[in-house]
Amino acid sequence: MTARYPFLALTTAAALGISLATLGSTAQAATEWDMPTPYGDMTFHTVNIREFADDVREATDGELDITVHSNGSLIGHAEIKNSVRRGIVPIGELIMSRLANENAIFEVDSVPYLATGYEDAQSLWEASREIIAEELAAQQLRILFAVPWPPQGIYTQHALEEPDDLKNLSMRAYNTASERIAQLVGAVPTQVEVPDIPTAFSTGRVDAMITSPATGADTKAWDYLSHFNHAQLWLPKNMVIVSDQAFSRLDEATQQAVLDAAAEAETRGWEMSRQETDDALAVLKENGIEVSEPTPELAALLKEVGETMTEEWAGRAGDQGAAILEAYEAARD
Ligand code: PCA
Repeated sequence: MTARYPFLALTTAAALGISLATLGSTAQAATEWDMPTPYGDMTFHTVNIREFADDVREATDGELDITVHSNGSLIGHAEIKNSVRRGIVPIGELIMSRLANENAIFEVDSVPYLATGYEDAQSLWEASREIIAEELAAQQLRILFAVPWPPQGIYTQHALEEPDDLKNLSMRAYNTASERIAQLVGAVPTQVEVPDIPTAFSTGRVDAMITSPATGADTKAWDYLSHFNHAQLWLPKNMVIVSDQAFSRLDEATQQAVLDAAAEAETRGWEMSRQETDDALAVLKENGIEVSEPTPELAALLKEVGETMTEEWAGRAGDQGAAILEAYEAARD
């Protein structure tokens, strides 16, 4: 008998003439959690969180049963955080920088060129984890783990050599940083969720995008564009959050099982992400996408844009941002 159908338990018990006290003492009701993610089944993040759910199920003998709902099918990306906060779902995954409008520290992982490889991204995460966890805790949310996407680059439908090649393009964005970089290179940003990318290109709504080799491969970028510039701008992270309320309802052993599985999911996810960078770049090439590095002209433009965005971010992130940068510099030394 599951917790989702208490009514069934009562009627069955009544029909059988079993007292509620007996039922309460014998029935082992499993807890069922629905877990929305905006991303599709192909994405390594989704594979990773499904493994997390399996680990929890196994460690608790099925006492905590987490069902992952991929592709924004249960709750749209924009609503996931608030849905967890309001108790509509107990747990969910979203991209951390999506919360930049609440506090700029959530987009520290989307500042261009602050951390462009996995080691730096890891140091940056270690430097920012506590402050980010505290901000979420103030909203009765607990961050269980965070895993980066591969480095972000630029997809276009033509060779990208000169800074002017980006002018006036309609560029798909997924957070404020990808929006801002589009503006600063003279393109026009449009927010599009991953599942809607192929349609956005095929209908001409967008003609360029900033994302990872992973998302390009998952959405079969070769069907709608031809070039990927591996600019390695930043490594944005997904995070899995749970509400304090749902977490505190678990018994101690189950809480520990969740925390253990979360720690494993974080380690595994970072490894998967590294591997995915190479694998997805190979898939892009196999399917005819031309992969290149920025030309010196383009690199100069991106560097300048990166400096502007770093200043803007530091201004918005204030003392908390400065503390993160200081810890990050110390960790890198
Ligand atoms: N894929 C997600 C986030 C970053 C990435 O690589 C997206 O494009 O929305």
